[in-house]
Amino acid sequence: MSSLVFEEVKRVADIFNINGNIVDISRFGSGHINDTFKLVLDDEAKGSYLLQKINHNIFPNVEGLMNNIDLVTTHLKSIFVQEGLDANKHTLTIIPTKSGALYSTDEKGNYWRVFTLLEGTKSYDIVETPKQSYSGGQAFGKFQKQLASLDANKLVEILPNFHNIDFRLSNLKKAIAENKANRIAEVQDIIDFIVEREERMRRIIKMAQRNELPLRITHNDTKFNNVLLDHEDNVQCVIDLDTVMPGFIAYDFGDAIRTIINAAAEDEKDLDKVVLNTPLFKAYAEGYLSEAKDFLTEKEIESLWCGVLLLPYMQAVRFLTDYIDGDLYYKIHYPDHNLVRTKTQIKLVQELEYAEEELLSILDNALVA
Ligand code: GN1
Ligand code: MG
Repeated sequence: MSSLVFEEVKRVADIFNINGNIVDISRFGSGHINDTFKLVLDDEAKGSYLLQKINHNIFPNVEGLMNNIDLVTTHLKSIFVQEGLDANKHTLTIIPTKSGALYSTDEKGNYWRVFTLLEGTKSYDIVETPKQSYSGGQAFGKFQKQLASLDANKLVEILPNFHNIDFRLSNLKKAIAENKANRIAEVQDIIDFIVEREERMRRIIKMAQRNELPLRITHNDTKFNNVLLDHEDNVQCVIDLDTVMPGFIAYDFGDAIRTIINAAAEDEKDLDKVVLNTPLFKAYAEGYLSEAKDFLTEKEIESLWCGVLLLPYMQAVRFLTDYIDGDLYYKIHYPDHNLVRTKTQIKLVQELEYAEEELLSILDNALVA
């Protein structure tokens, strides 16, 4: 990091109520949206912090977003305390500014916030063992269960229609019609694949329209790397709470499976490597249902599989839309990064379709495990 960036970040960090002198700053994590920096203090015993520049183009209502996170973490902490656990180890902790605000702005109009860094934890972009996968399932199942006692009306719907497939498909169609970056010709076969499946992918919204699915508070970004595990791969903490808002549980289940079941990275170029790791699916389903089975309705259980097919499909629609638009939303690291990401998700949908029967029976067995 250049000394200029160091000085800029340090100046922002000094606005927050950090208990010590910052001696090192480095980039942190693999998120596609916000910029994250790790702040190291002169005294190791005081721990480290994460400073984030919130992507204000994507999250216009930072006030609402930070209030949501404050409400959710306060609620979760009170439950962990009742359980006799160290709440600060199991939830994110917001560090306010020296004047007590949840975030700060700078002269360039950027929005910043600070969390404590949970030491000794790990996150995985690719899941390696059934134990990790089981823990991830427990983490998100418990997260949904704990938030069932928080009044959903208190939360702002921070990104409306986030997992609404009709909304995502209409954005894709708009992008196709505009063809801003002149990239349509090369992606026509992918567009055809998507269009062929449109109706099938509307099963969750149709169930919702029939009032068959309760609206709950969900995480909405349950990529596996949004769970921190401890050194023995037990659950420690669910992170990235930017999109916590009312939603359907199948979206969280499907988004987690999307990242767990893929034996390769989200941007793997060699599609032969994008194959299903079925034991990890079984482990996640068992971990998730061990926490969630008791509060889910029959219809919600029925919707889980629809979520598994829908989320990689929707992610393909989103990556493809951004590729066609000329890469305006997701951070990219090379020119056709969004196209590579799209193809990976399409391959995943194909693999899931082939394995449907086998995976459904694993899911059934996990319910009675
Ligand atoms: C984005 O925060 P991050 O980079 O993990 C995106 C998710 C996508 C994900 C795909 C607000 O998440 O919805 O599933 O990339 N977040 C937002 O990797 O759009
Ligand atoms: Mg996120």
